[in-house]
Amino acid sequence: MKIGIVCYPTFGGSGVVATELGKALAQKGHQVHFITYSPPVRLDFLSGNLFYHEVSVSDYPLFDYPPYELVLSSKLVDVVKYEKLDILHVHYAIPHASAAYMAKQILASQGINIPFITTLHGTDITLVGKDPSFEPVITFAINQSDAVTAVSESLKQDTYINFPNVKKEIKVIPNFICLDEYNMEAGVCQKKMYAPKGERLLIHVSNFRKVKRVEDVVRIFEKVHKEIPSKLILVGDGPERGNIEKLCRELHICDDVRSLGKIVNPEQILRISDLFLLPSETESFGLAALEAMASKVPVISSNSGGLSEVNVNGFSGYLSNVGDVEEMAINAISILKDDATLNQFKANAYQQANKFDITKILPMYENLYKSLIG
Ligand code: GMT
Repeated sequence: MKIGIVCYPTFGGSGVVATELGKALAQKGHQVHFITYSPPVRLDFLSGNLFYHEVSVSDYPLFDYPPYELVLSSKLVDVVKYEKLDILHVHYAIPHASAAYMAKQILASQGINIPFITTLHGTDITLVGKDPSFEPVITFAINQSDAVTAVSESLKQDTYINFPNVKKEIKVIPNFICLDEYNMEAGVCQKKMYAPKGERLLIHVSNFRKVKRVEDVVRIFEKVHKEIPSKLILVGDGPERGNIEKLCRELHICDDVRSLGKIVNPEQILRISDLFLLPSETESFGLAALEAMASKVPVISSNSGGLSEVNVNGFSGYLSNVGDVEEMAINAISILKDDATLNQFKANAYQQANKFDITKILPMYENLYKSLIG
């Protein structure tokens, strides 16, 4: 099949999922065309089956807000027509679903039929999508999609609640990881670089937006640190980073917290870590938690959104109510207190991650494509 993928090319989970999906499809022999405004950060290998088409928005003084969605629609028309694509798969509803709808209509007027799938990822529905000014367009674009998928059952339900006029059937296809990529042996990253005295290594990976509650990460760590020799690694960057550095200073834990900024492939650092913290306000799935579990790292998370579909309480980690820093710290300590318990949780985390291996999820997308192409 010839598949066009539209996504945000950044470090966000939706872009990561879209890119990994495209890479896996290309490896299976499909031709995959990424249509984005810059090369996706995870597009880290070359293949004869992978193509990249840049959506470049020209700057014109009249435009205070350059019309990205229109440029994307035009680019989609162009790529579908000249590359003879069979299907378009857009990740994140805003504005990709409406851009795909527009392209589909233009192509239909020229006698070309192109089905498009919209995959809902989370904040397009739970945060951004709830802004009433987006509602009519998102509802329309979802209803007009040839198929709609959501990355968790929780997100599917949230969509029907937040968008009561959405009538389209939403199919749940969970996010995935490629377990093989997490089974590397030695790497350049050594645990003693960050935990020189054999301390436990706690880790958080996110885009440091308010929704991630990184402050809770630091407060949980402070409590754990009082009981167990430990260090905290922060991976990623975003608006909350400054506040977090301030909080670390106030709590006098700067020497035990290390910020690494954005990392393209976090597996190297995950595989030397002991515990992943994800206390988010809301999380449609929690891909970062799954990546941690694939690296044999148990997860302390909130129980919001789709996290309970990924992290199993008392098995791969623990889940608590949003903001219950006290309970999260107690649970973290109970996992880290001795090697036997920690090793059991590590093994469980890996076992749970196995359920989301790409070999199980990829056929779901392939079958969906086939059913629409006919
Ligand atoms: O978490 C973010 O803010 C990034 C966001 C995105 O769209 O890139 O992530 C969402 O999609 C991921 C991939 O499907 C999910 O794993 C995340 O849970 C979801 N984030 C939220 O719902 C907050």
